[in-house]
Amino acid sequence: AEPVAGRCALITGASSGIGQATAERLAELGCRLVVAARRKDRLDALATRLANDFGAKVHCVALDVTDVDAVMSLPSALPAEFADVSILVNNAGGALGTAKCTENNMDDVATMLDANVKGVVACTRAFSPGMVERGCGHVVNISSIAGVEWYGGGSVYCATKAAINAFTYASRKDLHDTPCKITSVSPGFVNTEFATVRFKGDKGKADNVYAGMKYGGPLLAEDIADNIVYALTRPGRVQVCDMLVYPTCQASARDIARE
Ligand code: 8X3
Repeated sequence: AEPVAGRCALITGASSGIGQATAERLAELGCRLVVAARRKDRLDALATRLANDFGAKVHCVALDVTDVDAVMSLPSALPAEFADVSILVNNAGGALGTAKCTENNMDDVATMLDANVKGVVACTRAFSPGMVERGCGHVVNISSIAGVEWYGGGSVYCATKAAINAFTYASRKDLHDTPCKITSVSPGFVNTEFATVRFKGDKGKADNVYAGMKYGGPLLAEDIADNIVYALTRPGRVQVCDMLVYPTCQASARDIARE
């Protein structure tokens, strides 16, 4: 494995779930971290913890990835110690609602398109030039099984993740004549705030998503962080393109073995 120690990693959506778990793993491995999310108080608490536990250097940024101006001005706004971002984990995003295409809430549609697609494109636009210039870079996009399995009630969420898959594959063609890599990680059910956000705080509905899942239950955020670390620590010649990861009891977005 190639060490990531000493590299600077920027993680969006780092205040919870997969983003936070990835920040923890990369701090443990000796990265300098830029953690970005809308919830700055959570980032501050995370940064304190990572400094105490691992002696990590962490810079917190209150960022909404849908704010393109804020994203585009971020590289030059970072303190010098964090200016050489060579790992970008595009994790911010999510699903809102389970409406049919006949009933889509257009505010939810706009939010999903803005965060899941425009946000990833903007962060990649902002940070990939520096990676190419410095000859060192890896972009990891968090996609979903929803990017390859398009289920009813998820038309727009699925469309955003299919878009991210296309963006990742096309971007690889733009980058293949550079040392920079791009990877997508596509998880099935992961027990994070994902379902609570999708169901707009309805804990009962959210808990139902993961209820009774057999053989160890849903994936945990740390499982996906582990996959991300795997992709990031391959030798320079190895580019992991795409990782599709299910819980053991899951075979599609709708095939889930439950007690
Ligand atoms: C999360 C997985 O199946 O809820 O991206 O879309 S699913």
